[in-house]
Amino acid sequence: MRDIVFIERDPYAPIRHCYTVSKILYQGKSPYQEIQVIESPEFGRMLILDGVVQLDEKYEFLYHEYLAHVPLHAHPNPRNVLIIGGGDGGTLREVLKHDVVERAVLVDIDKEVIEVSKKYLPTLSVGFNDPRAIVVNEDGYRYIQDYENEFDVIIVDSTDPVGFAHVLTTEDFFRYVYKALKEDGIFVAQTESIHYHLEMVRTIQQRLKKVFPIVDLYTSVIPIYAGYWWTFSIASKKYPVRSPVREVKVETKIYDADMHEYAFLPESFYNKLVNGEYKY
Ligand code: AG3
Repeated sequence: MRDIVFIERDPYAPIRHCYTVSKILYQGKSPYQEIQVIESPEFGRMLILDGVVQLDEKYEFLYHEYLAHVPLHAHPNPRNVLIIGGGDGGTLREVLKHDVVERAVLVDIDKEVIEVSKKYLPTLSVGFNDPRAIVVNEDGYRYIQDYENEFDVIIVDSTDPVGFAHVLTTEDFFRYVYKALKEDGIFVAQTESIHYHLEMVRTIQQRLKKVFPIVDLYTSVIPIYAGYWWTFSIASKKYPVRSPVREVKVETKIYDADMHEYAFLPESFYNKLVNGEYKY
């Protein structure tokens, strides 16, 4: 018998990943995107949006732990957290591991991603049952404009910044984020890979630098995202971000105080990357 395979349709990467499928668990179309959940013998269940794999059960911690725990440990008292996107719940699950978090608002434009995750991705969507979680189905770009001095940490857990997620990397958006953060707030966003999306990483970093006094970049290697060497752009109003300022008490697979520091690039290479000296 021939294998059934899923071939990824990634708009940016010059490579196509292809996965053996043991089962198709869900296929549907929301007003915003095509949603699929497949089961793969190697990676477990996988969430696919508009043909691009967003996560797999086996390696998702490499993304969600870094996205949530780096900003939350760089902040001394992150009580009020906003997640934009993240409808699968993975980032919310990690954020809620912090006892200091009193409220985590998740704003995802697509309600159907949340419903699908609750049904087919229980290990990711656990956080939706936590009383501290507040779910809003709105456009994050719109939502944030109504807030001022409100959040300690804001996290963007979006799809690739093409299509409707594109607005989440504009300078306008970063200015709204700045305003919505408290005077010592921290912002972080997933910002694609160094290898295949270098220009995008650079542009986002430069835009953030126009708005925030402290801007940096950290990375994690994610085997299912084309480009692998994945970046997270972090911006802070007051605190340096390269080391945790609180004891790491959360239970994780990879994140700890040493990995926090190790995730940041040496300053010399970081500068070359952002100023354009490093290229392919
Ligand atoms: N969102 C980012 C997925 C990026 C994948 N991109 C790609 N392979 N080109 C993940 C959402 C998980 N909560």
